[in-house]
Formats: sequence, structure tokens, C-alpha cells
Amino acid sequence: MPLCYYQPREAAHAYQVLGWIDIENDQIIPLDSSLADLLEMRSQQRIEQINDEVAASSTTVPVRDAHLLPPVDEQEVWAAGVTYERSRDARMEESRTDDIYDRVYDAVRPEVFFKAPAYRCVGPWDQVAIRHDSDWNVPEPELAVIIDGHGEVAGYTIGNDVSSRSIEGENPLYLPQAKIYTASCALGPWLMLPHELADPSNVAIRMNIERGGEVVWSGETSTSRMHRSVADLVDCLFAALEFPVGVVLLTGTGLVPPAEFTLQPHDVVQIELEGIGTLTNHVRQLPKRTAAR
Ligand code: DO4
Ligand code: MG
Repeated sequence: MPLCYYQPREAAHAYQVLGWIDIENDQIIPLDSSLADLLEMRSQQRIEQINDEVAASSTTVPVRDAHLLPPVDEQEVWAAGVTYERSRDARMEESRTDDIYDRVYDAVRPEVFFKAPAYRCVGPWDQVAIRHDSDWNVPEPELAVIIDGHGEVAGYTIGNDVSSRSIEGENPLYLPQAKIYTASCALGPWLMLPHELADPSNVAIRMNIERGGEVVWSGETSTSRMHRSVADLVDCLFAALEFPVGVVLLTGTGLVPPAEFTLQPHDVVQIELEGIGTLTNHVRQLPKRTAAR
């Protein structure tokens, strides 16, 4: 059964609760621990803690009365890039410095970059955003791995690494601006525990993009086409960083729409990862902002 963060729909104040979803009965069992608490533990202790809290819980919340939130609290989200051939080809197509992508694809050291703190992530059915100063924007459907403070995989969810191809394509030094902005990272709908996903290296990934009720692009790939292993990416992330309350790692995209495609406001992006679920988000455009001085 997956874990989720939710907010009771009728709650007078915004607060989030970690819950264990009983999918068969459409109920959420609230837990006392936070995800950060659980990710500080080693896996055996974490499983025992979840089981104890489920057994001790005396209330349940119908799933329809819960607003699902991104399944993170204090974690940072990091991302790997150019881990699929399709991503390498797309970067080479958009960039004037195409050989750097070819070199990183085959290099021992992967591309790993910071994507978002937890508070900037959006959850299922929330709006992801495209920048007002970018005219070429895409969703990136990715397997997201939740790693505990000891470097062990603690779960899986779905990530959308929404990106500006025009900004990154102009100059690779603009990568943070292409990747990190308000609502550029969606996570959800929940977190599957490791034993619930039969084979993370063979997960079908499907994406549909709808506009005005019609599918304007769809594609399918599989994590079996990933050029690197999750274990190698985790090792790289932990090589010189500590994450006491855990971390989320997006593992790269293998689906990139053709060059003429760009996201538009009101598009609906639906990402399905077999064995995990479906993450659906609407698209909005960020307004131009100026710093208040
Ligand atoms: O180099 C750009 C990042 C590519 C990326 O985010 C991906 O391959 O998923
Ligand atoms: Mg990506």
C-alpha cells in the first residue's frame, strides 16, 4: 500500500498529514510520523514503524475527502539528465553546443542537478507552470526515487521535470533557469514502498498531453531504456552530500515531444508509470514578475 501526504478537504486550516492508502477500500489511514521521521530510519525500522502506526490508528479518511499533496515534506528534489538516448538526441537538437550532451551520455559521471525544495513542488491535479519568458516548454515524465538518509531506496513516485528547451538550448549555463522556477516540479500521486514495485528497471512510462479535450501528443517508453542504473545515480548524488531526512531523485526523461511541440496554458499532462499510478497536472503560464524593492 502506498504512502501519501494529504490535506482533509474540509479542514479549516491548511495542514498536511502522512497517510497509508488502503486502495481496495478507498480509505486513508493517518500516521503519526512525518516522511522526514521515517526517512531518518533504516528500512527495517521504517517498515515496522509504519505497520505499528497503521495497527494503532483508530480513524480512516475516505480518499474522496482528501486532497492529495506531493509526497514530500523536508526533502530536496534532485534530478539526473541525459540518461536516455532520446533525451541526449533532444538536447543535441536544441543546443548550439551539442557535443556536451553526447559526452555526458557516455561519461562515468552522470549529469545530476538540483531541481526543487519540497515546498516548491506541486502535487496531483495541481498546476505545473511554464515561464513567461520561454517559448519552448515541455513536460518530462520521470521515475522519481525516494532515498532515505542512509542512501537506501525507500520508495518510488512519479515526477514531472517541466523544463524550458529554449532557455537551456540558448546556453547550457542557463540550465538552472530552464529547470528551477515556481511549479516546475510535480510529484505524486503517492509513494510506493520498494517491495511494491516489482522491477524498477522495467517500468512502462506513458504520457498524454491534452489540449481542449483532445490528445495533442502521446508517447511511451520504459525505464529499461535508461542508460544508467538507479544505484549508480544514487551513489553519485551521495558522493559528496548528506541528506539526513532523505531526498528525491528524478531519473531522467525518455520521452520528449518533437521539436515543433511546446506546452500551452490549460494543457493537461497525464503521466502513467505502470505499477505506481498516474500523475495529472494542468498547465499555467507564470506572470512576469519584478523584484519588489
Ligand atoms: O541537460 C539537461 C537535462 C536533461 C533532463 O532533465 C533529462 O534528461 O531528463
Ligand atoms: Mg529531466
